[in-house]
Amino acid sequence: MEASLRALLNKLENEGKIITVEKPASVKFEIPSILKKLEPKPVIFEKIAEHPDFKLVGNLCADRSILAEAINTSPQELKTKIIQALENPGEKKIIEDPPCQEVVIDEPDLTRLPFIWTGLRDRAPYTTASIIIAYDKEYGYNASYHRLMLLDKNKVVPRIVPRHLYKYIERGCREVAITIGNHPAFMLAASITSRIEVDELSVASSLSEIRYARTLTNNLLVPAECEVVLEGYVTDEYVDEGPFLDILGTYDIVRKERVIEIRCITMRKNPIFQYILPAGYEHKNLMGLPREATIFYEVSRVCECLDVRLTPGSGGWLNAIVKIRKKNEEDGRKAIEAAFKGHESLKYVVVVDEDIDIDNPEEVEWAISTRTQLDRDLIIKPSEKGSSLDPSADQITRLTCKAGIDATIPTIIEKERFQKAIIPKVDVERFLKDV
Ligand SMILES: [Mn+2]
Repeated sequence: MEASLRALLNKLENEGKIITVEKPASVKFEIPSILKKLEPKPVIFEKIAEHPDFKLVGNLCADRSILAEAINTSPQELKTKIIQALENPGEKKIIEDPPCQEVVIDEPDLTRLPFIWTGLRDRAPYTTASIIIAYDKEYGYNASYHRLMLLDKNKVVPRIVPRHLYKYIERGCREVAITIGNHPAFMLAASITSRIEVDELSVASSLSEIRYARTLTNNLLVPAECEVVLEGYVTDEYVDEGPFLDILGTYDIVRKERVIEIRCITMRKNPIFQYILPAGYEHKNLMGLPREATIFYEVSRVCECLDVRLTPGSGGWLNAIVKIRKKNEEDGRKAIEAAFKGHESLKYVVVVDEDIDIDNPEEVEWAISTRTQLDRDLIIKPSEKGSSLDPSADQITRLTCKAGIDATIPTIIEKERFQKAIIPKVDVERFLKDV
């Protein structure tokens, strides 16, 4: 069966895994605030105060187990599934008369769509679950996430970092289709930055049964079962974009960005809009998971990598914990270098042994405190290219200082000294109950 957001929402509802908000919630701070409070549970807003024609879903992929279930895998296997999909892209099935074109609006009025006010200092209302699709004759299709600032009835302003879409536009690809309201397979595929010639639409088809259809005005492929499509083109007009609340929970700086003019909106009947809470778990999962996969891939080339986590405290973006099965003294250092290769924005990385739970910050700190001597185990890399989002770095040149800590047990010292002391377990209940 084909994979669509609607089918998934029905399934989650039947399984009691989604919270339904019946009372009208406002696009001004109320929807983000409710989503924040209810994380990581998916939430469906049945009524939006200002936009009675739309429902809205949020936190859809905030819980990794729901994301994994949506693409028929387990949370542990997500990284492998992503790598496999990149290596074996699926075939794009194309259909006629798709659900996403049940309603066609030739004179767009974007102010009627539920753009959201998230942070107090946001310049304008934004949509965050927007995926821009473009086509280049040589590179093929590209699909990537770009937040959109509402500018006018037919104008939005995307934030386009210098990655694939940026290059497509420089090469003259100006026609775009923006899709909102997607199945997690397409969401995940659009979150991956791999080689420029990788077709994210085919990657999505490999992750699940995503079908495609042609847009009405510019002949681009879009997910046939998505909720809303904005068809338009990228202009040479630049305006101030931001400030906007980003993944680190801070405000991204104001930049000049291109305006996109929308000439046609298509959607399903009774459309379900989608919103990704900035700096929320869903945002961190979507940005972080593909990078965990590439870090895992690179570290696996130099030693035995067991797991990788981009930590929630670093926005699921800047800092990583890498778990390895250490065999040689150099493995820890090699893993550090490989991790930086796997994720350009990575700032700090800690490498730990297999007995450490990488989802438990206290255990990671324990490994750092009991297993390292920083004159030996710290690698500092000044003046490297890092994240444009880090307020402590130069956000224009992206120059930053990176560091890695090898918190694995040194092979030259007897291992027993470093092992967790074990207190034998007893049945505590037996001592608490009155017998
Ligand atoms: Mn791409």
